[in-house]
Amino acid sequence: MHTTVGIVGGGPAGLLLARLLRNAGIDSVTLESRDRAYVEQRQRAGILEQGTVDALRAAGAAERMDREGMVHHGIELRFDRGLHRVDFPALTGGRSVMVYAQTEVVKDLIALQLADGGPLLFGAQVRSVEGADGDRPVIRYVHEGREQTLTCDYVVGCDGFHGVARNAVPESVRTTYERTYPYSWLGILAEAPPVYDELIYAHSTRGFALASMRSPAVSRLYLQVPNHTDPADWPDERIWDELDARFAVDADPGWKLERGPVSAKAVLPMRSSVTEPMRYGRVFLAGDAAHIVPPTGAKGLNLAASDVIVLARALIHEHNTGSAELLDAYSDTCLRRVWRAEHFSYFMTTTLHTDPAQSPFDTRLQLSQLTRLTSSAHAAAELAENYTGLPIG
Ligand code: RFL
Ligand code: PHB
Repeated sequence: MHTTVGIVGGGPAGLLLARLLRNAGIDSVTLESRDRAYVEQRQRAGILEQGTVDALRAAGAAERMDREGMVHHGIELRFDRGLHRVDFPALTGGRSVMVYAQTEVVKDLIALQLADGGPLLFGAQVRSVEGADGDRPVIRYVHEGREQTLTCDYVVGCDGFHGVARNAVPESVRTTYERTYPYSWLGILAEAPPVYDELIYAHSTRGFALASMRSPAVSRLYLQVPNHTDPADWPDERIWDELDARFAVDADPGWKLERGPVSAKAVLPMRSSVTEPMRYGRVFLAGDAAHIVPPTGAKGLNLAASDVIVLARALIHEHNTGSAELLDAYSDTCLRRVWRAEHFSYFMTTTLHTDPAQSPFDTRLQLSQLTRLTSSAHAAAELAENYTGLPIG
């Protein structure tokens, strides 16, 4: 089998790329190792930047998002027993974010691709990508128990942090920059209405907590926990009690989360990582395959989207004009935005979490930074611009 663009991985990056190419009349094949139900249920991100929302609309993939998604105009920061709102439109000239779960974005893109797009194969496990520096790179994969090959004009590795496409870039060319963090998140999904209509990020002496949501009836909540925590050590009541304790502030004395049945519970480690370059010959890397961020800045899904927006534009330009100019610029164009988001994610993470080794001096620095963010319009605008998303490309 041959295709113009072979896409490894059917997560948000691979699926959005397939849609953008299909809309421009460029054929592609997407190979996804998992089954459809697994990909559609995997609990992950919840916040779409303005640029991601605009791109889904332009791609014709926003009909349900515009009906069911919730536009948020700010977030609340709780620290030092006080609360402060960051007003996004006022600080950014009108920008905001959309709360619409990654699971839903993925469901919408899969339905569209299966209805009228290029082939999207589930249960197709890619083993290797070969010949990146030649004219016809090859994807080797196993589907329905048979080894198969797909030859391509271009291959795009959208296979996430544990994918194999990255190995197509020789080790002598590739550099990975990484950082790990001394804490993880315990995340739950609960059938309980969110108690507040915006997200709440809390710094507390007991550690970080985040209140997010999936719908007016479903809450998504996170607690900072030590690395290697066993979720079994956290019965539901312990989680609710700890969340209430971390969100408690003097300014809101009667405040309590509404409790409900917990339908998912998992511990997520945190890591920052960037692999450079994001292109070698005819192989391109996009999304988590090239970089990951700790989730505190809500950037991972949005970076995956912005990479493939830049890449689709470059592939379409090459297809229409024969010029590889934008493809040649792909890695540098993406990495500028990636490093900004890496810094923002690191900043949000280290400002809001309690490092087990941190001194009282470090805590005073965090509180001073948080006070600055909520008392200076310049500092708040810096947060708001990064959170709602910087320009793509
Ligand atoms: P994905 O989603 O990991 O998709 C990669 C796909 O490739 C498949 N695959 C293979 N297929 C074929 N052959 C192989 N050899 C393969 N190896 C892997 C996988 O099965 C999978 O389907 O990467 P992609 O598309 O780059 O998307 C990235 C995002 O999923 C990720 O960055 C975000 O979820 C990160 N993230 C968040 N991002 C945000 O922008 N906003 C948020 O609010 C946010 N919250 C989060 C998050 C991530 C979290 N976790 C679980 C790490 C919250 C959490 C809890
Ligand atoms: C989520 O809703 O899952 C979510 C929201 C904001 C974050 C991280 C995760 O920073």
